[in-house]
Amino acid sequence: MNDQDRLRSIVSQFIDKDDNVEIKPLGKGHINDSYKVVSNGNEYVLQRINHHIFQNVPELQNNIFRVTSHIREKLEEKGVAEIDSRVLSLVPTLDGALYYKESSGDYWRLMDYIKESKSYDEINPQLAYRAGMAFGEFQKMLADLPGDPLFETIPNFHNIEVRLETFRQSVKADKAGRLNDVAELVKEIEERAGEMCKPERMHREGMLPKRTNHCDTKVNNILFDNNDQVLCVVDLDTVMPGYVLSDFGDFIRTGANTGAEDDKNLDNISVDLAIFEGYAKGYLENAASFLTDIEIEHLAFGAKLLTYMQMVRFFTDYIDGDTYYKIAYPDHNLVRTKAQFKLLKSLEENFDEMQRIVSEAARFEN
Ligand code: GN1
Ligand code: MG
Repeated sequence: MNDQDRLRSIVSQFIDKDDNVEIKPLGKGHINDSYKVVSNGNEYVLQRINHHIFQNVPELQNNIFRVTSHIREKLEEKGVAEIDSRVLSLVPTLDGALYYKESSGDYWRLMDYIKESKSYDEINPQLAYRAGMAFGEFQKMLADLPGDPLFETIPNFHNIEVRLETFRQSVKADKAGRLNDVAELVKEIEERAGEMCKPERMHREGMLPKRTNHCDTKVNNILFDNNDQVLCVVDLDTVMPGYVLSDFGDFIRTGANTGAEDDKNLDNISVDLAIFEGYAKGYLENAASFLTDIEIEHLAFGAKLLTYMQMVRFFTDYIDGDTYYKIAYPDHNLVRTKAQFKLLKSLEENFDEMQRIVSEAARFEN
C-alpha cells in the first residue's frame, strides 16, 4: 500500500469513505505528523501521534476530550459566537473511539480544521498582547476543570531537576561520541543549574502552586483569524498541571525572539522587549486576578527558565544522537542549542527591565 492509500484507509476509520479525499502534509511540529484532509467539502486535521513520546495515547486523548469539552461549555455559557472556531473538536472514529490504532502500532486522531485561520512564527506587540490574553483566558477557563487532575501525558515534562538529571546521564554516556567539541556548553548549563531549579524548590516549600497549564505555548500554537483576532489555542497534547511561569516563559522564548528557534546566525537572536511587554500586559489582564504575588514575580524568570530548559533538551538530544526531535540536517539539534543559549544570554542581560515591565503591568491590573 502506498502512503496515500494508507492515509486514505486511516481517514476512512473516522469519516465515510470518499474516493476524492485530499490529504496533504501540514505544519511544523517537532513531534507528531500532521496532514490536512479535505473530504466532501469538509476540512480536517489528521495526526499521527508519536507514541514513543506520548506513551499512553488513551489517557492523552481523554485529556484532550475533557479540556475541549470544558472549554466548549464555558464558551456556550458566555454566549460566544462560532464556537467551532474557538475550541478544537475531536472527530471520533466510526466506532466512537477518540483515536484509531493501526495494525502497524501507530496511533491516529482526527480533528476539525479551523477554517480561515492562520498561525505566525513571528508576531508584533499587538498580536503578542492578544496572544497573552488568550493564554491567560485558557488557564482561567481550565481552573475549575471538574474531576481528577489531568493525566501527566509526559511525566515531569517541565521539571528542570529531572531534565538536568537526564542531561547528566547523557553526558556521562556520550552515546553518539559528540561531547568533545561541546564541553564549553556543558559548563554553561552547569553554571546556571542551581538558579534554574528554584521553582521546584519553591514548590516543595509550598510557595509555588501548580495549575492547569498548556505546556507548549509556542507562538504558532495560537490561531488568528483574517483580522488578526485570536480564534483559539491549539496543540493540547501537553495540557497538564504545571507552573504558570512555564507557560509564560515558553511564549516569550518563541514569540519574543528576534530570530528563529534554530537560527544559524546568532546575531539575529535577542529578546524583543516590546513583544515581551505586549504579552505580559495581555496575559496579566486575564490572569492577574487569580495569580499570587510570587507567581507574578517569577513570570520573567520563566522566560529564562524555559529557554534554558529548551537548550538543555535540544542539547541532550544532540548528545544522544538525535532520537527525540525531528531534525532537518545532521547538527540541527546543536544549532538549536546554540540559538537557545544566545537567547538565554539576551534574557539575562535584559532581566531587570523584564521584571520592571511585569510589575508595572501587574500594578495596572490590581
Ligand atoms: C515540541 O511538536 P511541537 O513543536 O509542538 C516539544 C515542546 C518543545 C518544542 C520546541 C511533546 O513541540 O516541548 O518546546 O518542540 N513537544 C514535546 O520547539 O516535547
Ligand atoms: Mg506540541
